[in-house]
Amino acid sequence: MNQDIQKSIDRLRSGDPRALARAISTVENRSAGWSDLLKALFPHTGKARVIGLTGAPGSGKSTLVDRLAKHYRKENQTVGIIAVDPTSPYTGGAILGDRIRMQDHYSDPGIFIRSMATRGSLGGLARATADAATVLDASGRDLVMIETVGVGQDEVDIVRLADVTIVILVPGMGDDVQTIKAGIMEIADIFVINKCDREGAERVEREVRAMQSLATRNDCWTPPIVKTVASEGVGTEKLAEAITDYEAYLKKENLVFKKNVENWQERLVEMLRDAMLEKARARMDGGSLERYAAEIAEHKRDPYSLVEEIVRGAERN
Ligand SMILES: Nc1nc2c(ncn2[C@@H]2O[C@H](COP(=O)(O)OP(=O)(O)O)[C@@H](O)[C@H]2O)c(=O)[nH]1
Ligand SMILES: [Mg+2]
Repeated sequence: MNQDIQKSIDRLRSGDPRALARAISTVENRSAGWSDLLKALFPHTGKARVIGLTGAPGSGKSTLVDRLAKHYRKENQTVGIIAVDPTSPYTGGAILGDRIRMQDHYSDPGIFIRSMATRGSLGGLARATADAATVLDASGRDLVMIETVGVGQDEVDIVRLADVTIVILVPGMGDDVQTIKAGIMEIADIFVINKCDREGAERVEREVRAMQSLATRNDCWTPPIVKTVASEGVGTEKLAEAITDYEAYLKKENLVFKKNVENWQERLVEMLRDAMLEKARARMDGGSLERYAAEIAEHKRDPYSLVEEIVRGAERN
């Protein structure tokens, strides 16, 4: 193995936050050596508990993540946080709100926070987030939390690969429970109703219960509903308990491996799609996609033969 990579892995695994930040940048930006780094890190992965948290903007995800992180730190567990929020204004790659919390945690090297910059397609973002989680896992963090805005299917893909997925709802969303249901409700292993200091928590709970009565999950787990007031730290312990309960259930039912296989199946498809697309793109110079599109629009060429041609070419490479 390349000596530079070995050195950075040693530093990474010693818990050095700067080495961690550098390694995440390398895989995020696909800078030189990114794939060798990931290959070398892979044997060290699979130990962290990966927790995904999703919910509407402003539902209290960051506040909750912050509370959970502090809870786990009290148990002497090390924490890595990845915040993916395309709706938040980014400043130099960091979410404004989260930057304050970053400083808050700065004195504690046991908490590492990273915001993922949104660039390119969301598919690319899902890939970058998964790779960042891999680096955090390999670095020896006990827990990795991924915060993402639950707005659409692409975003859902990001948290779906977590071991435990938490969906955060808030009172006063009215019919929103129904509208986000399609993509998000079914991926929840645990529901949180945050902002329970506000009116209407019971109504949200009733709606979730009603929805749950309509569908059963493959793993037969009924996602619990945990009520929190994240800004006051109310319900953090209960949530941590619910996470542990679900993990214990997966173990008891021998579902850990099965879930892992399912996740890898999804991720492999994504990785293959990315790699194939990259190969196809590499075959076309910058202007050709636009040129092809124009030719198709003018009916000078059919898109079906073109795609076949490009795919055949990509295979030859
Ligand atoms: N009233 C109330 N406000 C909360 C609660 N949890 C978070 N907040 C506030 O809601 C706002 C958005 O929280 P944030 O964690 O940034 O939400 P995110 O966009 O989902 O990450 C902040 O001003 C928080 O202080 C809660 O339980 N009750
Ligand atoms: Mg946030």
